[in-house]
Amino acid sequence: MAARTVYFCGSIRGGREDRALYERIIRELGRFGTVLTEHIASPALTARGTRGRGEDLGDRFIHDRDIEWLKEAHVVVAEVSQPSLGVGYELGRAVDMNKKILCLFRPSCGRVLSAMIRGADNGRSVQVKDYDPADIEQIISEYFTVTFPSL
Ligand code: 6IA
Repeated sequence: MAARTVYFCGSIRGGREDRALYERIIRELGRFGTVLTEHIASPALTARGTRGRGEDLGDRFIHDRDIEWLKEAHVVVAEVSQPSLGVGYELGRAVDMNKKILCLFRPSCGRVLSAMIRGADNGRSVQVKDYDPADIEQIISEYFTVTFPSL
């Protein structure tokens, strides 16, 4: 069987306040597969652009490449506490591709999650979990070992 691939979604232009948390999530996801989108946690990626290197890829390129990665992914994991148009769009596309999707929401952020994300939970292929940052590693590990051990 091909190695498991994971597409992680997290806010970029929506705001980078949760970047350190994305880093922890990506590290944990890496125990269960290849994360196609490790750059989401990069400190060089800011809401306004890339710092330093001048490595500007162009929005069409980013969009098309991300959609190809999304198609390849066995599972999509999204941190949805920081509202992001890009993450919402990726999730909509992923639902349409019948992907297994895990959305992670932190109630302590003080926001209320969009009904279009919360309401997409079907208890099986699409799941939305409220979590406390202290438990993130355990929630991810349970998803891959208990909820979908076959993934
Ligand atoms: O609307 P947002 O920017 O918050 O959307 C974030 C989501 O879109 C992430 O889950 C990514 O998968 C995808 N995405 C958005 N921008 C990029 C990007 N570079 N590189 C890769 N994936 C992206 C943006 C660079 C730019 C800030 C100069």
